[in-house]
Amino acid sequence: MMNSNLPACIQNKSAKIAVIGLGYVGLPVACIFADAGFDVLGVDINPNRIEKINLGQSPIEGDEPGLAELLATVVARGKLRADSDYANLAAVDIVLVAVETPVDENNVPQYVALKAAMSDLGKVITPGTLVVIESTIAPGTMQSVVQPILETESGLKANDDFYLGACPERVMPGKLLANLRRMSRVCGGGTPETARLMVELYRNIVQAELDATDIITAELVKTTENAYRDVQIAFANEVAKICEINGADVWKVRELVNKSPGRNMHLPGAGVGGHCIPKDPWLLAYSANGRVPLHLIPAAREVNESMPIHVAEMTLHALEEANIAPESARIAVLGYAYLENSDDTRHSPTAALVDYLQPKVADIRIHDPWVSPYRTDIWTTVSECDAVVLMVKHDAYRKLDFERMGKALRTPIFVDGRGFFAPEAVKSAGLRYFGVGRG
Ligand code: SAJ
Repeated sequence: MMNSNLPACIQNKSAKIAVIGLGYVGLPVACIFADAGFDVLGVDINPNRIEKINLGQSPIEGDEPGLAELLATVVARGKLRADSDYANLAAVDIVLVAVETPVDENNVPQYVALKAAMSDLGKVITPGTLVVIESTIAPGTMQSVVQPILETESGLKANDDFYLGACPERVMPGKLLANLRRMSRVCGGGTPETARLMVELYRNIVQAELDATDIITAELVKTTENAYRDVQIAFANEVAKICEINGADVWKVRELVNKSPGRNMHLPGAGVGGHCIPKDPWLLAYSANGRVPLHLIPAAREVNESMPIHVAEMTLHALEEANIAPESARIAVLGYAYLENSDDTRHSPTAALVDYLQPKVADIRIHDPWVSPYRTDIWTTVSECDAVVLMVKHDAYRKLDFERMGKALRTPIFVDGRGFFAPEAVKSAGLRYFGVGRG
């Protein structure tokens, strides 16, 4: 049993908390613990982000209900400040880690940020500190990467001199604060005592179930739940392609399939983006370590990565049908973020579509109401184009004026990559309609 008064400090909120990595995960976490009454120190390597946060301004530009206000409030109250100097961490009791954990072109986890953060933290950590990894990591990474670095750098022993656990995040852009408050969490502790301590800590911000368990289970649960989503989306995308060649409508098929018990067919579409779903299945696969032959997980990745190309080919086919030579065609693309109403462009399906089409057509113009280089006037973007391709279901596109679009276009072609519009609404305005999952 660790000799520490940390349980009491969590109880009376005198525990000092640090959050390393102030991105889409770390920043809302820092704000919500500060709002709960804890003194929070945010740590990040990006000086602009630090400066903005200390001015009470949110560096996240997407539509994030409540985040900018909460940040301004807790900074003004002196409950949250940001810094890049790790020396300050010697004085904190709890360290939450939310740095990025990408994979490389061979789908191998790259823990550059995580290793650097653990190495710097290890140099200053004091006995009795609780370290919690919120980043999504391959199962086994706590044991093979995080713990050894912390122990080597600090000379302390995990579970004896300091607490170590994993509590994978479950947030998504557009719902950061809501997800943090309302989504259940898995508290994987290096010991049952640590898991209980983590439950006590997260009880301060989470109004949902908190499941105490061990570290490997927590690592597996997170990577599995995202791999599950990826496999379900891939299945829907494969069915969409089957519906196209059978002249059917996948959205109708899905509606009726989901009426049968136990079915929850996901949404087919123009691709799977973001920092989580395209990557986390590979983290799970990595932990199979070649000892388990994998079929479903890699296949699902392949199907979902094929969707932006599928939409690009659908667009080229539409041009051909309209006797428009692709090399002279101008294409307008609506949406660059990976998710509706977000400014997050990580692993954007539109980037893959543009890369594929660029060498084949004369010009591509991109519009996105949330992503700064593409925040242009939509009618200037589509004017004199030969096709409009919808890639993201931003609310800003919900009421598109197809009559006006028909007049603005050189060739009236509309490709719906997300099943966002009823084909009739597009066709009745005189446009040629093409859509994922609709033959
Ligand atoms: N997508 C589809 N069809 C669907 C659902 C999504 O094509 O049925 C596409 C979206 O357009 C997007 C991508 O997949 O490009 C990812 O969308 P998402 O809704 O999964 O959003 P993320 O990646 O921000 O959030 C996911 C969520 N995970 C699960 O729902 C299991 C979120 O709860 C996690 O917190 C987040 O990953 C994460 O951080 O891991």
